[in-house]
Amino acid sequence: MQRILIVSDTHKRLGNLYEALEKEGSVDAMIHLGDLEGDEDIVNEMIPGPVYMVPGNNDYYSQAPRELEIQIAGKNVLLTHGHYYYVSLDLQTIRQEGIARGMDIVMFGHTHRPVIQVEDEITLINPGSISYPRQQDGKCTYIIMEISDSGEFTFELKSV
Ligand SMILES: [Mn+2]
Repeated sequence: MQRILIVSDTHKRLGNLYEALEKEGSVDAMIHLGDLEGDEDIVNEMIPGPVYMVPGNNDYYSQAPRELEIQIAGKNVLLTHGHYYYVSLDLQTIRQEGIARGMDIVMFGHTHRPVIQVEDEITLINPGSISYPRQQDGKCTYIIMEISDSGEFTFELKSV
């Protein structure tokens, strides 16, 4: 089994992310979906395993590519901050983009509001913000993605 921690929009405040990592124990990889505001190097070193990150609309000086397409257990996964697809309005544009590009899963941030939308065609994932949540319950959220040995994906929304 593989466990991946998905997080976004830390905006220079990493305390809750450290707490989440401590709580979760070892994870195999971490995905950060942008708006780190200069903490890229620190986040890169937070776990021994791979860290995938994309810049957000507040990461002006980042040299990283603006999106990443990666493969996880045979699935095509698009990592993007989401602001190019107007995700604050609705999820239609990003959903269509993901389908058009042959993605199985699209992960994004930007809205500071968590989403786990699993459909036959595509899965949309937003871990919310672990530092500055904007959804009703005000919880500082992240997502743990588990991939079983038989290749089954599950997503669990968690909070610190
Ligand atoms: Mn943000």
